[in-house]
Amino acid sequence: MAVRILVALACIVVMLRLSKAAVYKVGDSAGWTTIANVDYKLWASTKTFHIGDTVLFQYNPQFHNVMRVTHAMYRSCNNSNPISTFTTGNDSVTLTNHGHHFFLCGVPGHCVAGQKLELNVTHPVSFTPLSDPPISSSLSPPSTTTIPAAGVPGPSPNHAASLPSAAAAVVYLLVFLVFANFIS
Ligand SMILES: [Cu+2]
Repeated sequence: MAVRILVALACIVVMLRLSKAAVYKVGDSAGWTTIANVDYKLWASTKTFHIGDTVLFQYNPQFHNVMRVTHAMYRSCNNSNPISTFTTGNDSVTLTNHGHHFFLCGVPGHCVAGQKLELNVTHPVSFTPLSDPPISSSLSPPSTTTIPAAGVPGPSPNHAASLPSAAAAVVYLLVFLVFANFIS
């Protein structure tokens, strides 16, 4: 019985760790500003962003704002047609897709002065070969071969071997086994 409880506790710890998305305050203590000459490129380069993470822009809304823009607009500091605009001074942006995300301050002169942020939401470590052959069960990493066919949603082929989905599946399996043990 003690072993079962330990296994259950271990599962809970794993689940908490998996579900814990990070929150990154842009510019750290300096925040989103032109005053401190923050190198936002450098700031972003020290982080590893994942889907579900949040970036928090904190600034004085009297002087700044946040615009999410395209790469071209980011490069040219063009604020004429942002994808979205944030103006509260305490703006959280949750990263929901992979790839590069571009932000700038839309107040004239600020982007040119360096108040712009590019960050890259990286793909999780993939076990699939780069040559992209058809996905088959033989290519799955060992951790996913233990997943029962029923009860676990099939991941999309492009992300079949991505680390989070595989890890989540393993957790689902562990939880299932624990519950199966408890009710037996
Ligand atoms: Cu500004």
